[in-house]
Amino acid sequence: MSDHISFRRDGAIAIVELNRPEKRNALSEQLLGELTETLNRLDGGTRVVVLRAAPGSKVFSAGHDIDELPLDGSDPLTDSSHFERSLAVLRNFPLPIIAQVSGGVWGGAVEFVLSCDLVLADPTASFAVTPAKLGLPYNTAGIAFFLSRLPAAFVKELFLTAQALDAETALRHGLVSRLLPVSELARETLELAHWMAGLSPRALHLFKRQIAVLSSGTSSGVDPKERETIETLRGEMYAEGGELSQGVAAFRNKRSADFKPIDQADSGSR
Ligand code: YXS
Repeated sequence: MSDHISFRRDGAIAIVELNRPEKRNALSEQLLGELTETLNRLDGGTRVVVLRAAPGSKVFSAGHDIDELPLDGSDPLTDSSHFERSLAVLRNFPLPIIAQVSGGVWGGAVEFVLSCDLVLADPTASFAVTPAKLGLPYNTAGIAFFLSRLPAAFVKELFLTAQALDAETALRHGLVSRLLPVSELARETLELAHWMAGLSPRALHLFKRQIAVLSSGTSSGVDPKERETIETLRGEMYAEGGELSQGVAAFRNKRSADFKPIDQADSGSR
C-alpha cells in the first residue's frame, strides 16, 4: 500500500499518480521509493505508463523534498542518491512513460519529467529549474542530461533565470512534446497511450535504449581538471553554513536568500 503514489490500470495502460498534496507532491525519498516499487511491480499485461499528479493537485510537483536536503555539507545529488536512482528507473524503464503535466513543475521535478519519454501538457503547466534560488549546485550529470534533451540556450535560460517558463515556451524548445487544452489533456494522453500499447513493446524498448545511449550528453568529455575544479566548487557550496543552508532557511522563512558574491577564487581563474 502506498501513501504517496496512486495506481490503477486502464487496459494495458498503468496510470500512476503523485499523491502528496499536503507537500505539493514534493519528491521525498518515500514517494520516490513507492514510485519505483509500483513500476517494478507492473505485470506483463502493461504496455505503457502514464505518470501524472493526482486529480486536484495544485502543482505537478514542487521538486526534491527541501526538508530532505542535507545541510551537513554532503551532496544530495550523487549518482547513488535516491533522487538520481529514481530518475534512472524512469529513464531505463522498459516501457514508454508518458508524463501528463498540469500545473507547476519545480526544481528537480523538471529533470524528473524530462526523464519520462513523452511530455503531454496543458497551458497551466510551467517549468522552473530553481537550484540558483536555493544556492544549490546542481550535479554535472544532471546538467549533462538536460543538455542531452534540450538546446543549450534553453538549458541556460532555465538554470540562469530560475523563472517559471510557460508551457508554450517549453513546447517550443522540446521540453513538452504536445500541448493540449486543459479539457482534452487526460483523454488525449490516454488515447495516445492506448495507441502506443498496440506497437511492438520490444521495438519501443530498443528505441528507448538506442536514443538514450546515442543522445547521452556525457559529462565524461569534460576536461578532467575542469571537472575537478567544478566538484571542488560544488563541495564548497555544500559546506556547512554555505549557500544551500542560506537557501533552505530563506525558503522556510518565506524570504529571499542572502547569497554571498563570487570571490576571486571562484572567478574561473583556477
Ligand atoms: O508549511 P507546510 O507544512 O504546509 O508545507 C508547505 C511547504 O513547505 C511544502 N512544500 C515543500 N516541502 C518540501 N519540499 C518542497 N520542495 C516543497 N514545496 C512546498 O508544501 C506546503 C505548501 O507549500 P506552499 O504553501 O508554498 O504552497 P503554494 O501552493 O503556495 O506554493 C506551491 C509552490 C510549489 C509554488 C511552493 O511551495 C514552492 O515554491 N515550493 C518550492 C519549490 C522549489 O523551490 N523546489 C525546488 C526544491 S529543491 C530541488 O528540487 C532540487 C534539489 S534543485 O534545487 O536543484 O532544483
